[in-house]
Amino acid sequence: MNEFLNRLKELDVTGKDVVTLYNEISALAMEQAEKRIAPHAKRNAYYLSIEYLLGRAFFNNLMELGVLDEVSRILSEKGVDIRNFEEIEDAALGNGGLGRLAACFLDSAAALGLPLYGYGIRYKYGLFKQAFQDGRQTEMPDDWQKFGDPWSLRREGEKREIAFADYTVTAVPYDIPIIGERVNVLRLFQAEGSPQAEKISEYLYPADDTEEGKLLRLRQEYFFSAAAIGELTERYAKEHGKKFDDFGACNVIQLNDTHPVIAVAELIRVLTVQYKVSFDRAAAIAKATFNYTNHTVLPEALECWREELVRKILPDIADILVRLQRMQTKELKARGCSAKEIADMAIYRDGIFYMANLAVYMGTAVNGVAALHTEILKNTLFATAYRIFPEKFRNKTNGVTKRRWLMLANPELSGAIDGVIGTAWRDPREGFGALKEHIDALTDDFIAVKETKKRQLFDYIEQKEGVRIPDRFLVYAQVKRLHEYKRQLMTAFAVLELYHAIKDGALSDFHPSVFLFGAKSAPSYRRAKAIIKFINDISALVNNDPATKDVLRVVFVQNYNVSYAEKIVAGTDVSLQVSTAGLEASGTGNMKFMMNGAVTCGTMDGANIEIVEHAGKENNYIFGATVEEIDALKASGYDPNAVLAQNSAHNRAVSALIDGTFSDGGTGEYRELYDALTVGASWHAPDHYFILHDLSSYVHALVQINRDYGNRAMFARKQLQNVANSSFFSSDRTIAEYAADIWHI
Ligand code: 26V
Repeated sequence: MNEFLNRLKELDVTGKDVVTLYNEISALAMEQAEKRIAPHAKRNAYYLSIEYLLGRAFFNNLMELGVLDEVSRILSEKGVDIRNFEEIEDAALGNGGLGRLAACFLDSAAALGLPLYGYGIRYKYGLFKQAFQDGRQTEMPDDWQKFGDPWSLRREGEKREIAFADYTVTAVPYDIPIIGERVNVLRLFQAEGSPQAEKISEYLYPADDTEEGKLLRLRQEYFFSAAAIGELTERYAKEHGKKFDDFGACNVIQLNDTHPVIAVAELIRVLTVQYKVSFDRAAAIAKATFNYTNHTVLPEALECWREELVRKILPDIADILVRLQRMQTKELKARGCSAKEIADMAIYRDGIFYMANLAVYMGTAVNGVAALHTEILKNTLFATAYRIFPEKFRNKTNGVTKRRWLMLANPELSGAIDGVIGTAWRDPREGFGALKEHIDALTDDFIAVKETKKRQLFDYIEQKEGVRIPDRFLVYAQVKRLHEYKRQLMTAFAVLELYHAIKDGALSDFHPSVFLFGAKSAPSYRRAKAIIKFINDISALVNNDPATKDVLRVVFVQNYNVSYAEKIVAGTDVSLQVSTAGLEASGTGNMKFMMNGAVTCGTMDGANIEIVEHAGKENNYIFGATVEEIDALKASGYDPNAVLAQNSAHNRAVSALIDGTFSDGGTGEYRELYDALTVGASWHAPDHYFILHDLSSYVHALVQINRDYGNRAMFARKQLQNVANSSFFSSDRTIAEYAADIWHI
């Protein structure tokens, strides 16, 4: 690295703008990283994912190369503030937790020295950029390459052709080094060759409400899956010959959700067509190679494809899928399964291919992403498969990389931890559980750090949103994809109730607080967009009311992304994780907040359950119905209108949707939100997500937190208990488990 630092010292910065400097310094660092890219191991693991949400590479890579502080010092001697590079925005080639998890996993594998390679798509445009106009979400294309792309290496010599029935496209690899103890590679494929080819890697999640959109989505999934399979089989044949007996011993593939599951059929196609392996052998090889992670139980998010669609562009794949169904039926019959059981597990039924069922049947291991989620997979979504193949199922509770989410996002807290337990905890194989013995010694420092991170966050928000949050406000935050099951709408009602109570003088001792929201809504998701507008309306009301503005603020930040998240998790006191029990597979934001010393105010859902197991129920705020209670409510007939009739505070808050308090500009969106709660919508029962059921315990929890915060030292100790017990939620732990139990690398 001395070479790099020497060249940096020689770098002439005069007259160069931030983008130029960014590219020049990144290129220098990239040379070092490239030299260190590790050769493949004997056995390697591959992660196939339609999303990677990497966040900013610059600071992270300099940190991983061990030169961040030195670079910062050298630049400042030249009169350049390293923070200027924050202007360079991050590439958002993902949408939410699924993509960010993939990025954390790659980071952890590199840190642990494990050979894990990522495969995905190099989208020209990432997730849209969001801005608000009159409180509504607007979307602009995210042209992330406009600053250049110094962290990718185009591998011209390794491109390959991907054939569809109607045309062929070229998959050109771009390698992004993932730096750690070992330097691995994330390989993203760009589609080239013709304008129609280029469409395939143009957008992340193109609208799929038309036939054409669905086809494009299928092409994307096949495109990168086939490019990956093409590489792996070609490399194997070169090194081991064409019999493929040991393919599964040399390669293990992790399917990140259902999007890349088509790779299973592609491997069989390549082996049978190109290498003349028999179908049964090829299927056996595939079974030894693939594993599947499920990330959601929402039926609308489980990939299934109409046969006619697949047949139109991938006829061989359609044939293989049908054949796999036959193979499975035969096996299940031999095992004595009933017609119902066979139908439950169908890969192909009534002209539809079910990719999750394919993944479960063909995968060696099937895992959920938190303990509760895995239980739900076993007892509900994949109950039949679990009865027949119990040995496949296992849990791998998610984690987040402490390097980005603690060391980089919060150097102040990291330094305070060093001061108490030394620096060994920074090693990927170590944790910081030793902090538990030093909570009291760290309390004052922690409070000071939190104040600092809050001020930094408020400065950033002021710069981005143009609103100043007064110092010493208690910070509650809910940042995540916008979806009804995550219940941002419930938080909106709770805030309105607090507002009403403060105005009525019923909450005179309320500690001044801000509610932060950050979320993007899918462009075509009408109700989610209405929720954004509703919260922005509440924000305008509350922030401008002289009677409340000194004690309550609401800020919905625009264009929430990884870089924003790094600031928000560090500056927050209370992490809001309030999904309907049973619906949030895990959550990973909850872990980032915990690591930075926020208490969780949440439901018994996803990884929240394990968070409170580790950090103690007494140090967190759990409310609302459990999965069992939700099931019982569904069985007994839940009536949200009865809740509204009995609770005037709830009724007042919910009525704000329709009583003229706010205007939806004549679109009828607010009426639709109201009706979804009281009458039902989209074939769902009224209040499908049990917002009104949980609202009252939610408001109580928020008020309790506010009271407890009055004793700052006591509250800080709760927060520190969360930090001290968060080592389990490091993705280093998660990846070590995948490596030991599933990948055997
Ligand atoms: C996608 C869609 C698309 C269609 C509309 C409804 C819908 C709902 C959810 C999804 C996302 C599915 C996959 C996903 O992102 N799951 C998230 O994975 C995280 C990492 O395991 C986990 O922490 C989150 O709980 C889970 O929601």
